[in-house]
Amino acid sequence: MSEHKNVYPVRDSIAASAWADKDKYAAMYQQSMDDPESFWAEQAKRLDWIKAPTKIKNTSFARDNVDIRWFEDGELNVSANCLDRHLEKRGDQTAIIWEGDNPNDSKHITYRELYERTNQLANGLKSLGVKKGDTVTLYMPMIPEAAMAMLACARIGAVHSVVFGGFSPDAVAQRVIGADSKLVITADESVRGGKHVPLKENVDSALTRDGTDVCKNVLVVKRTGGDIDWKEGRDIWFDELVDKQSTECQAETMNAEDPLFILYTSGSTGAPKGLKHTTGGYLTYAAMTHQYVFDYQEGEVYWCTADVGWVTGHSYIVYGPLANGATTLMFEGVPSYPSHGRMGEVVDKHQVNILYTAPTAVRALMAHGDNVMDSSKRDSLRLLGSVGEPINPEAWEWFYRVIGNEKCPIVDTWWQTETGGIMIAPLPGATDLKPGSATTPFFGVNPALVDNEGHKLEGETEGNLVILDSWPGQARSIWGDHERFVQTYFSTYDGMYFTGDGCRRDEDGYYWITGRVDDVLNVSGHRMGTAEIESSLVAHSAVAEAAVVGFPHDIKGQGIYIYVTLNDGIDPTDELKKELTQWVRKDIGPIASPDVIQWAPGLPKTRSGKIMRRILRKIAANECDGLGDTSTLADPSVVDELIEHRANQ
Ligand code: 6R9
Repeated sequence: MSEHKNVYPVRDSIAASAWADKDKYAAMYQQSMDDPESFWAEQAKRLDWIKAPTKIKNTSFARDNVDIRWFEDGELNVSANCLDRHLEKRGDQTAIIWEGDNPNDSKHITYRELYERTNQLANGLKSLGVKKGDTVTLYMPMIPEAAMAMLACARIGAVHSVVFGGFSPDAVAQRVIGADSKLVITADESVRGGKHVPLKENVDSALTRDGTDVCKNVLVVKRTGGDIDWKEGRDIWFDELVDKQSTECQAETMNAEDPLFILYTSGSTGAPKGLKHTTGGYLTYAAMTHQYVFDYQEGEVYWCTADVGWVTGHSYIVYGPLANGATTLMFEGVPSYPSHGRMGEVVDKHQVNILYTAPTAVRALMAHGDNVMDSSKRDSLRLLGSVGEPINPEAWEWFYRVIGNEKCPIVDTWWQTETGGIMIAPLPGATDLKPGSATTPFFGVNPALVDNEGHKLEGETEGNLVILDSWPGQARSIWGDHERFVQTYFSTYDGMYFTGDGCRRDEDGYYWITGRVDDVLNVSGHRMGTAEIESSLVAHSAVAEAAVVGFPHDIKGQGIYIYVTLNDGIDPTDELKKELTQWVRKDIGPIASPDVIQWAPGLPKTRSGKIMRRILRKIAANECDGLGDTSTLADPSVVDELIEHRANQ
């Protein structure tokens, strides 16, 4: 990413009322490094504890003993922190503004209503036999019932595992099995951009797979009333179950280190991993980051455009904002429907003050020119945020100028499913902004850059981004596979958490994330392992071998470029390309749709048989002149062949 000259200093008007100005950030950051125990003991007080923690931090990143515990003798309940404690002061305040896919559909849900409905659902779950420690899989549209389901699980101590509604039946099945879920909560259909997605049908299909018979019930929200199959004894209508329950449900007492949720994400190898997040540290961190990074002020309307199927939706639609008593907007649709002006129109309609979105959404709008925002004024906006991938300076400037009317700071927030909350980001009242840089670390976050041998690099430099010590929001393990957790994150560099990202640090100590250094793609802000897509392809009877790489894409950030070697005797036709595209979409989900498929009679391999992805990435990016050393290849001629038949994008 190119260095950008512009600096946007902190605005006086923002600093005057912000939770932190420059001096406060510096002092608090220093304290969080010098004495994490007392820093986080103080921060934990933002939550209501049933039993306040006396043991604050007990963490080890040592390769032979990765063990992470925060507030380990504390007891609390997450849903009580997001609901009950707000009732007295803000029972009638809107907790969730729901904006439907159709611009005529919206509703406001107060904290009291959310509390009552969540309690009813919690009682309903109990009546189905769901107990503390059980897991529940959620496969839901962006409707308030999704937030209720998460909170109801938290209330009774069940562990939720949300599966993004765009994933396939296979992905649902894998996750039901992986988490041993006895219940799936879904809806008849979801509605996005005017199109209906058959969620219930996908669940029905998922639950025919071997091993899914652990799942005893499917709870179905009636969203559209569309036609669905019904399995008596297994399927239950959400409203029928919930309406008859009491609106009071005692919140379960949870230990701070009891699991709150599992969330699957892609890595460089193997099937997606279910990261395990726990209770006390996660909520402390989600709430604190939400308050400081978005400088959330009492009464403001806050909108995060993510889906609850991703970690951003967990921490910054549901848990962080609700723990802080905020008004959080939940949007069912897509930014381009019914027209590209929709995002701005939603901002005006609900007088949104803080808008947190993704670079891919900004670039998609930018492609339509400045007039695309003409249908809205966006005067209510005070702050903008970006997440999911590096934001290129051009998109940053456009976001600032056209969407934010040149008056809203942009917080570019770097973090991961694994980190639970924002790690590197500006604080609006404290940090001068540089377009394209996520700027400086949040309190308690100690980043470093290391070379490939793990040596720390000082000053202005570029390297692999690691975090040197634990922070409360961090994932504790991979569900059911702690060894894989250790291997994936703590074995590359002993004693350090390895993020998988490359990063540059400039002369002011600002961090500039350069993207993944492993085989993980980031397509429109969605993480995908190349290995996952490859294993899907080789499962097709026509395919002998496949290699997947990312290539630069104007809107998506990265596109998916696939090299396929066919089995002997199979014709490389356009029909087959279409079939393979459908195959991957069906197997993983539409977000994994290949952008380009190139037939590859052979793949460039080392003599030991390793595919040289570096070369495939260059060819995909059309940088065929800079292929570097190809002399170690077993058969260098395959490279010329691939270049000659390079697919048009
Ligand atoms: C929150 C989330 C994590 C990966 C991460 C990095 C990329 C996210 C970014 C960013 C540059 C930012 N990423 N935010 N890169 N600047 N502001 O996105 O979690 O889905 O787990 O993805 O996304 O590569 O490692 P997740």
